[in-house]
Amino acid sequence: MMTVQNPELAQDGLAFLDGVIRDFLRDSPLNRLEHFGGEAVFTDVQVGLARGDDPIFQTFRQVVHPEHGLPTELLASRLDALGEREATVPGSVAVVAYALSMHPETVRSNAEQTVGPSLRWNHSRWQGEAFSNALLAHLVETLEAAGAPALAPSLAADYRIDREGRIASNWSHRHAAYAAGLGTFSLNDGFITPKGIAVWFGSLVTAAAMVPTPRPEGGHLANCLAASRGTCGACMARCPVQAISREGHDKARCMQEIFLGQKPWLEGAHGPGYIGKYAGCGLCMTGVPCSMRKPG
Ligand code: B12
Repeated sequence: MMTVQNPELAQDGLAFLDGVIRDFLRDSPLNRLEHFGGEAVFTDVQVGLARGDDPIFQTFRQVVHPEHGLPTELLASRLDALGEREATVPGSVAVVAYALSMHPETVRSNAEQTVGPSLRWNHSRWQGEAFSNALLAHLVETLEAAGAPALAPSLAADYRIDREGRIASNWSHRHAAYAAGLGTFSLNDGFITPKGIAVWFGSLVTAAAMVPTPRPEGGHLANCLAASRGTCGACMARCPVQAISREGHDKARCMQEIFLGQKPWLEGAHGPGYIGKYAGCGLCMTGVPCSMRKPG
């Protein structure tokens, strides 16, 4: 039977994971923006932990997707694959979530834009996703080498994103981040951490008992001044297609603009060198008070 052998992981899972992620941020070539002087895509990380058997994961089947993954079930499938099913004991499953901060210069360059993303945001969005996927695989490998079976649901074969009807995935990194105490949602649906909304998320499940991170007081919208106090609302004016109002975020309209409206950026009409399947936008996450801190 696999048991956690690494003393640092056994003693303080949060510190262990924070260290592994910071080393990867420093060392991975994927965290370098080749066309922007080799600067980092991400400059910082925040890590949070939740218990895998926290009942909040059941509620995500209502508020996210009817087939949203349950950490204990997901891990059971990994343990089966390893022939380690008997290793699961209640309370020994943890969900790890992280938020990677975009480079301040990337945030600044996007804040100057009004129609579509800056070239630097576009590169950071796509290279950032590649980096985060590599980081998830590295974390799974590191945890398993330390004796803790692990699985990254967004890298699994059955991960899916529904874009018809209800737009949602069957594993939401931001909901995992909420469960793991990293912050709250906002009027524009983005997720505001103590270090702001201009962040990229990742999350995974592992068989290790870890102390959960407390969630912020005040519910799932507390960090957003517009959603919790009826003030601010700066992100509404930032949206190039008015997809954000006091009523919230129109995902279909947002998606239409991101996938189709901003195509000219990809086709080079506004300058050469854009990358990826779509431009990336992120205007509602830059040029706003919550870009790089929790406002209020
Ligand atoms: C599908 C998708 C989209 C869709 C829909 C976005 C959406 N808001 O759901 C479209 C194409 C529009 C989109 C656009 C963008 N996306 Co996108 N997208 C995703 C994806 C793949 C799945 C999101 C999902 O499942 N949503 C599910 C629905 C249910 O979420 P929701 O409606 O926002 O959740 C609400 C309810 O749950 C409600 N609620 C009601 N009751 C309760 C009770 C409780 C307890 C809780 C917790 C919540 C709750 O509150 C929430 C907020 O209103 C994730 C990656 C992932 N797997 O997580 C990235 C992700 C959400 N995208 C991201 C980004 C960066 C973007 C863009 C900026 C484009 C870009 N990549 O540059 C824009 C920004 C749009 C925006 N303002 O949200 C980031 C978010 C970063 C952040 N700080 O929040 C993610 C997490 C990718 C990542 N790995 O970091 N995206």
